[in-house]
Amino acid sequence: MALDRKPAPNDLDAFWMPFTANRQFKKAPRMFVAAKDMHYTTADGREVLDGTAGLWCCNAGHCRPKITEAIRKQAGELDYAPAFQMGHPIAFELANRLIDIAPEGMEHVFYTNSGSESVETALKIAIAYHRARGEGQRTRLIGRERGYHGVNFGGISVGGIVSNRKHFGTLLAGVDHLPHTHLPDQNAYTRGQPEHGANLADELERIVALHGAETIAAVIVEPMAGSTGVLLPPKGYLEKLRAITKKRGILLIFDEVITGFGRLGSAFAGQHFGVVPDMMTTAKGLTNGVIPMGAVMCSAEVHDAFMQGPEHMIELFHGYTYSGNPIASAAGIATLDTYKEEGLFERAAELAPYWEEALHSLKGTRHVIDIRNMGLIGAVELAPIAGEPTKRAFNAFLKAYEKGILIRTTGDIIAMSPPLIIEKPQIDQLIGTLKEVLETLE
Ligand code: PXG
Repeated sequence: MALDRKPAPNDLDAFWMPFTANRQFKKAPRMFVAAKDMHYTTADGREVLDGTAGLWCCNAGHCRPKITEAIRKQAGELDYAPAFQMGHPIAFELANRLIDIAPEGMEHVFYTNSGSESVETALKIAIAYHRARGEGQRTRLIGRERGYHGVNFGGISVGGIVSNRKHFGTLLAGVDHLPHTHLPDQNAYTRGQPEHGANLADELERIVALHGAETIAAVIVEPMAGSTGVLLPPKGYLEKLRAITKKRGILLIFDEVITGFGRLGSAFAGQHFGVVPDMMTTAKGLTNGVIPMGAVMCSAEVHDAFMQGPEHMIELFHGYTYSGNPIASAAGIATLDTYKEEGLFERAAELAPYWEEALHSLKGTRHVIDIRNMGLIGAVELAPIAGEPTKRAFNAFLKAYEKGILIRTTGDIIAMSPPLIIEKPQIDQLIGTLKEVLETLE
């Protein structure tokens, strides 16, 4: 029989936390109660340096005045407007602002509320696009091993992180995967893009031969795989994917949820690598992580394929109650203003060599077996404890938090992605503290 128990004040039991070791957390909670610029404040009053921009999203740092003010103002002016068959000006303004900074060729914006929803949206648009053009048999989706495309069914189907997939049944049918591009034997300790592995893009030709190009709707990849532990595209790899997809009439989707908004020193990875996809998924840095919002951007060709039939008819049967929400749109505009006024994308590019140098100074530190970097992203891979994968990195995370730095771990990989406002002494603090942590870790 269920106990008739009312939660006590500060009872942690009710909230089932996402992607969290709930039992461990609730025994020794780690709570943030405030944030400003590069720092969080913990419930016990300590300052913690944010080495991860929250979850790769607070690219401009925390509680930035322009963004906070825009949200306040919008909440008092137009809190909500119906997203279907009605509009409000700022959602249109933000779309134009996004197209301004997007790679040449991206011309339309579809709003969502998260990276996961952006992925579902892009996959659905891809399939519906081919159907609208009379190629309704193009329904297959190709992802990549170790890819992360959020947690909804489409995203985990094209995704390639085993633990995110294996608990959840049969997933979407008609999905295949490219091999991942992680070649530690050949590419360990590479700075920036690795030399080896462009040929892995040719596997797409093998998949095409297996299924027939005429059955494939889209290929989706992260231009740089973040969540799986920072796997960089080998030199020439993305160019090859672009060439093959183009030749075969397959749409190429870049999942830029992490790489978007300055992380690599350009607005988007598309510009950084000089490869433009047919669609891009974004979220996170779009509103500096402050209000949930995502956006899918696509080419005129994709969009225009839908603009046919009677004009009173809905062209795409898809959308969310909160697509282009006024407060999220206001936060988005203020975020783009902040990035621009403070030159944060350029700042990330300028800081990248210093970041690279600091990160690679960890070579030779206890447990470290590989280091990878690009823009303001870095990964330090640790040798796992025999028989206990992920534990060493998780212990490093706990110890780092005690010592005043926030890092992320995935498997036995430590990933860092600080806000783009980080100062050089703060990079030194982050890397110096991590070194101490690793040297004293079992
Ligand atoms: N695509 C990519 C490439 C992502 O990195 C998503 C989609 C899903 O976004 P939402 O907003 O639905 O969470 C992501 C999210 C980490 C970490 O520590 C990464 C993400 C989220 C949380 C933690 O690596 N990526």
